[in-house]
Amino acid sequence: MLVALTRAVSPAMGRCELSYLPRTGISIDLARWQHRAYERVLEELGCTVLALPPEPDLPDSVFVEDTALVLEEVAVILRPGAESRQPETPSVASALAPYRDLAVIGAPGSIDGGDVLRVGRTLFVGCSGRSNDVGMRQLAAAVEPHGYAVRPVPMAGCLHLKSAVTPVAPDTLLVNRSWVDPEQFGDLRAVDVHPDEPTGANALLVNGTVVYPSSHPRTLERLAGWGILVRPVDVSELEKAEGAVTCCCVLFQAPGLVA
Ligand code: CIR
Repeated sequence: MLVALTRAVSPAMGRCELSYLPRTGISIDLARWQHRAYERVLEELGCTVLALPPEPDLPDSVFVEDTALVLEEVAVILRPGAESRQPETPSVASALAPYRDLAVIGAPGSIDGGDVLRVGRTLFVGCSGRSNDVGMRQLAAAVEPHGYAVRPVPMAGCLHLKSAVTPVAPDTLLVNRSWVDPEQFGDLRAVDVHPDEPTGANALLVNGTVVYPSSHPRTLERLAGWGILVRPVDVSELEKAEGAVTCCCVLFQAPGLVA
């Protein structure tokens, strides 16, 4: 069973962290509607949605990707780089404990899940403003015993590594190469976002389909042209909080839901 861990939009999302965008009005009602539609798409693509308890006082708590990295062998409870986001993790640890042994990133280490791009047994970690060297060393200590390598990746110009690059097929990355150099990821084919859509590199590959923001129609058309199956979603309100499609879930395989 493929589980998608999610969390409802907080009514406080208007006070979210912002690094690159100016603050603009977010409709919480519309954000909730869009988020529920996103969850329905994940279900249609074969996921079992497991919703975390809501965190109404934590503005960015819908962006669960930043709180945990779940591998087959272990779940790493991350420590988000933004202090306001650090209280998001205890409920994530409780939800994942039935499924995996847990490892934890501790202060002064920090890693945001949006910075971790998995390619096979390599975890590329973006050197962003959110993930630091101490966190990367802690992550390496947690995962190397399970046969994974951690590779820091220089990047610039965006919030997270996965703002700049995400997989859209087993052998293909969608990339904005002005933010990250795709040569760093080895032999994988790199396909470019449309030049008018620099924030279009965040795509979520689920069971062979790419869940993709409808706000980037030119890149969407490119993806379809490359023969990639695309499922558009409207996440306009989440985008105003610098979120997109990978950040609203943590995907992992589980044998069955634990009561
Ligand atoms: C933040 O700055 O932390 C949130 N406003 C957005 C987080 C988006 N996370 C992600 O793309 N992994």
